[in-house]
This record gives sequence, C-alpha cells and structure tokens, in this order.
Amino acid sequence: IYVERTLALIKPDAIDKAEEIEDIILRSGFTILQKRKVHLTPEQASDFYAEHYGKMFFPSLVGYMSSGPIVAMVLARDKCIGYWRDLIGPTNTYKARETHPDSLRAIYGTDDQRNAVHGSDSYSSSEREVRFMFPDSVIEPIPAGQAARDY
Ligand code: YYY
Ligand code: MG
Repeated sequence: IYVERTLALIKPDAIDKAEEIEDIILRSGFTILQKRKVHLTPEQASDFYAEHYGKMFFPSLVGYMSSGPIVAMVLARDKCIGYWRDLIGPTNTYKARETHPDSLRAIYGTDDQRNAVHGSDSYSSSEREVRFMFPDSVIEPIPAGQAARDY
C-alpha cells in the first residue's frame, strides 16, 4: 500500500509561524515524514524554481527564497498532493484572502510574492522536490502507477 506524499515548505516570511503551521498540518490529517530547517543559497533557490527561470519575477523570487531559513517537510496522507494544495490556497496572497480566506496563504502570506508556504503541484514535481530537499532520504520512490493524477 502506497500513501501519496508531497513536499511542503514554510517560506522565510512565515518562519516565525512554523510551529503554528505544523500544528495545522497535523490537525488536517497529514503525517510529517521528514522535516529539516535549511537556508538556501541563491543558487539552490534558482535550481529549486528552475521551471520559472526567465520569468519577470524570477530574480526577486530567488532573493526571497534565499533571504532566510525555511522549513522543508515531506507530508503523507491519501490524496496528499491535492489536499495540501487545497490547504495552502491560491498562489497570490491577496487573491487567497478574497477567495479562500481559511487557506494558509490567506492567513500567513505577506504579499503577491511572499506567500508563506509551498506545495508540489504534481506527482512528478513532488518526487523531484522531495529528492531536492532530502537527497539522503531512504524513502523509496512511489511507483507512478500508484500515485494520483497531476493537479
Ligand atoms: O505553485 P505556486 O507556488 O502556487 O505558484 P507558481 O506559479 O509555481 O510560482 C512559484 C512562486 O513564484 C510563487 O509561490 C510565488 C512566485 N510568483 C511570483 O512572485 N509572481 C508570480 N506572478 C507568480 C509566482
Ligand atoms: Mg508551483
């Protein structure tokens, strides 16, 4: 039996709320399989967000994500990727406050870039991102056929 998993990040702007956010994560039915605090270099932040290279917001995104420590967690539960995306809410904090006021980004986000938390957006990105943040992890990869669809 395979339980889906995802990568969650508590970003620099929400680091002081990390314990509060972890409590919400656990109360929402997720298991925290792995956790580490890390301060990314600009190069590591660029690699993590490589899909956004070349976009207008990329340089400031890299600056933000390397501006202070973050908490990286591997979460597990059924339909983990989609449920975690639901809990964090829309990318833009202001939009989250309008349309999903109970979401983590609505509550803990700062502005249209600093949005407090990250969640993998698909099965393939979750596998890549878990390995990125936990390269020494002994967690076995989940066979693709056992994972849920992309979200
Ligand atoms: O997956 P998610 O974090 O919800 O959004 P992405 O479109 O993957 O963008 C990653 C990251 O980049 C987002 O969390 C904030 C930042 N960003 C931005 O600063 N400006 C945008 N227009 C879009 C995204
Ligand atoms: Mg994304």
